[in-house]
Amino acid sequence: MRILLLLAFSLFTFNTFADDGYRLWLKYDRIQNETLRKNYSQKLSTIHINYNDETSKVTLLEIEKAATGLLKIKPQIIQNSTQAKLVLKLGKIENANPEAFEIKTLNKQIIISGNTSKGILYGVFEMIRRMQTSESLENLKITSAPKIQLRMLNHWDNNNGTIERGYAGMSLWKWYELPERIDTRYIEYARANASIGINGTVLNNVNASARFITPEYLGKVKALADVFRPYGIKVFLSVNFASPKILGGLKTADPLDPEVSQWWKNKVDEVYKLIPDFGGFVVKANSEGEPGPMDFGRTHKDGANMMAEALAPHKGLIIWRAFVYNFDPKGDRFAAAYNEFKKFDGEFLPNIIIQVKNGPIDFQVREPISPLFGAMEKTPVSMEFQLTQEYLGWATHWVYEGPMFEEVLKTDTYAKGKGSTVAKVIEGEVFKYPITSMIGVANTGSDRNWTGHPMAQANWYTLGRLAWNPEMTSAKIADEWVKMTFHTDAKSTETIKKIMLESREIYTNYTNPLGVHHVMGESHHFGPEPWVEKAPRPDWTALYYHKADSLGIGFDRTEKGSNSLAQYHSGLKDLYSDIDKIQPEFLLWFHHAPWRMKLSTGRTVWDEMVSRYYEGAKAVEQMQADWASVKGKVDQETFENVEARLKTQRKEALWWRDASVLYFQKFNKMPVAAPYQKPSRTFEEVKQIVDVYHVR
Ligand code: BDP
Repeated sequence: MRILLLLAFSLFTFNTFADDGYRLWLKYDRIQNETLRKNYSQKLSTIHINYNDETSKVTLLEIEKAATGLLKIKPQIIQNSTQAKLVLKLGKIENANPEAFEIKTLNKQIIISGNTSKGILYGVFEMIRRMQTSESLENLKITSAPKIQLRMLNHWDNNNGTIERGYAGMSLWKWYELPERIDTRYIEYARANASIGINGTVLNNVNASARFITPEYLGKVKALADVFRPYGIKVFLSVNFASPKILGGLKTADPLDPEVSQWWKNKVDEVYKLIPDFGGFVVKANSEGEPGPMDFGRTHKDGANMMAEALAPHKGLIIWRAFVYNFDPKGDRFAAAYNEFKKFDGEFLPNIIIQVKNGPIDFQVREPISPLFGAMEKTPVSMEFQLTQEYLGWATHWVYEGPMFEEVLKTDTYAKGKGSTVAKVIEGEVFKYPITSMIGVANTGSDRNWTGHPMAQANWYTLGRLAWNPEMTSAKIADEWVKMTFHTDAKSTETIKKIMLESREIYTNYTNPLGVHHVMGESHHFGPEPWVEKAPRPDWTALYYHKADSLGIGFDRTEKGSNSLAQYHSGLKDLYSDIDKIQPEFLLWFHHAPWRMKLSTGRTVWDEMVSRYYEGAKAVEQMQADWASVKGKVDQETFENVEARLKTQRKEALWWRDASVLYFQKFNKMPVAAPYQKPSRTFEEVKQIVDVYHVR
């Protein structure tokens, strides 16, 4: 009886919980609109293809999958090219970009063509997207080419299966099963990435274990590279700079030591023998305790060039990270990367790209841009965004990152006068970079829905779309994603988009208003801890950044302070230098503002902060109400999942609000002004909450 009951219960659960999020935005559920479905079905009924390689196979499979799902038809492959409704045609197209595609209607046929089979695969995904988003397939005349060459995910995955800053389970890569067993998930991963144009993946953590380049692991990496290749995805590895010592038994890893450079050359040859199209190495050197050339009195330039030389014969790349900051008691961490790299501009070998985090500190919810974006004229710099929500509430806060990425990409560096936006810099337009790249630190894991928070899938999707075209708007991308993911009615689509597009500002308001930054829990980076005054390094405390005292709050980066603002070109610097003119959202990034100073909003600094903390926390209630309105319009399992997470988010937003307000009041002794009411709990009570989350 008990078993029967259990069975009945599980069947029941199975029925109500239909969508577990595994299929991401490639759901391919039957299109409800009959007219559209018939129209598309007719256009996909027969296919002709003029090439045959491993990519053509997965391309056809994808069309078949989409057609059986969306249209409930099985397209027929036919030999006669003039009779086919859909033609996939490999051949020279006008746009010379190897990944470009054209989709054109000619004599009632849809012709998808490209210079390579990979370009055609992207074209096919574009056609599928059009069907998923109810766009017309009539009179098509589309040409599209990626504006960035390397569009990548960086996985911060360790060989023991854990993920640094991962909130969606364990690593996707089952190292212990590889190379023999290929989990089908690797294929789903490749499909998802190809559908948004992602063409590279760095498999392992930047805090790299040297094991990844041992013969044992290289065999496993090769197995993954073989799975990803048909989908146009190249594999990269993060490497440990001290590998010649750790693995090779050498006495040193000094980049100028001939034995060391020979060791790397041999290692690289070994890699390419196994994986001829291997992408290259990512290196985090002399940063947060990782080994690097400075351990031997050398420079980043020496280290990067030595490794680049080993990779050059194979056309491999060195992606050298600019995330370096040594504590300088008189310095400002904001300025560290620029100070370290600007001086070497033009001295790096041509197969090196400097990977720069979007902001000068560390993936905060709002940062001004890293000054390096306008500074490196002769050395390509690339964009590193973080998809995993290390500082954005992990997997319990719904934060759509599109608007944040868009804000960064639209920022004008003024490097070559007005219009030198970050997007144009990383597209290689401003300084004519030969290599261009945009990466996202992945938010994927072994959770069934890949990203923990179901809505965080959108951040992965957005990275791919923006890397293809950094000038796309987040509103457009959100529109696509919602339609592809939810297949819901127009009103619910708008509601979900509204929540998404507001969510980043809401999170900013209840955690980091007016440019407060780096006030999260120490080391685990969750929740508020603005009171952290002691840490293994002063620049890991919160106090270092907010500098609250009885007079005011904020980090003075003007001439009177650290003068880090001088690293920007004048157009951008001017936007931030004047405390009376700066946009309030960036105020405390650059100024130590008096608590009682009046802002353009009509409120004092303190009242404005209070208002944002309270309005931000309250806005989560609005998110909940908006989400409640889509009940029955989206899958029930997803609905309940998001509903539950929003409850937690609401609780944690109040925690952030109360902790921040009560803490900063200790300095300014100012009240919480009406219409807001002071927190009902004491500072001590709020401070206690942190201990629940502490992993230490
Ligand atoms: C910081 C993370 C740390 C990473 C580091 C990096 O806290 O876990 O290793 O970035 O990007 O934000 O190297």
